[in-house]
Amino acid sequence: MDKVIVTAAVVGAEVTRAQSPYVPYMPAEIAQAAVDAWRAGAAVVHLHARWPDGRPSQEAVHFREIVDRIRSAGCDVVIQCSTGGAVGMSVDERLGSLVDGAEMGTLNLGTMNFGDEIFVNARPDIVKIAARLRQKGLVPECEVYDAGMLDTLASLLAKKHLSPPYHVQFVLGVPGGMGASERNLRFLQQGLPEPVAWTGAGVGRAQLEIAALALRLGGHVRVGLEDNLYLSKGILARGSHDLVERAVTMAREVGRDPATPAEARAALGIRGSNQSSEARE
Ligand code: KMH
Ligand code: ZN
Repeated sequence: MDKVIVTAAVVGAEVTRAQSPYVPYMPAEIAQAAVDAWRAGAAVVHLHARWPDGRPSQEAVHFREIVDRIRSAGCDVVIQCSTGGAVGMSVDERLGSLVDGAEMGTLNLGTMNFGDEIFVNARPDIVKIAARLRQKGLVPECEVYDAGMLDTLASLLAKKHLSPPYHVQFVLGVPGGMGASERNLRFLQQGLPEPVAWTGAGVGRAQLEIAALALRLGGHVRVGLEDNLYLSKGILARGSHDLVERAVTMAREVGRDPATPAEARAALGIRGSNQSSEARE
């Protein structure tokens, strides 16, 4: 696919308002951030939720409100809900995000150091989350932070815990995962067990570099405040839409137009959903 699927990760579980006043917390704020990102050219939004005080939430009630508000705004963006949640949450808690209206869910492919904490994804957990995604008819996005996770991907496919359609995202630059470098991104891309669409996501200041590389290597791009708060050194992004706008500009500069949500659905194998048919302005 020549077109680029831009995913906006608008809140995440880790960034706080102490770091940037633009981090959304309330469901209405998160939904607005998603709609703004869509208007800027995002075809997919990756959603987390928060409690009003900013603590990460995987509560269905929060995700339902976010999804409802996005759709009530006439926004047809592809909705991807995090099953990663935050470190320390149980798998059952993390699965609370898979509400009606979700079209994709993340599938984190291994346990790792995550900054100073441990992000636990034991193999039975991965199999359980994969089964829940399949049962709900959601397209998995496999989160790959390290090379061994590609072997886990191959094993899930071989054992039929996972089958197409699915999507892969390489997340580079998490302290504890692979660093954000061209060598690593190329290595991961070459290690995919079968041809599949993939996205590059760089954390922190690596967001720009990984986006540029992914665009060159034929991949898709994720940006947003979950991964990076800054538009440039010392300049905070006013929201994920700023970062989406820049990714769209970068894509056009290399001759790739942003995919619409409908085009992203076709490319990702998402069938039948309750998105609005209204087009982006
Ligand atoms: N918050 C991280 C520990 C996902 O959304 O699936 C996990 C994460 C991945 O953000
Ligand atoms: Zn996430």
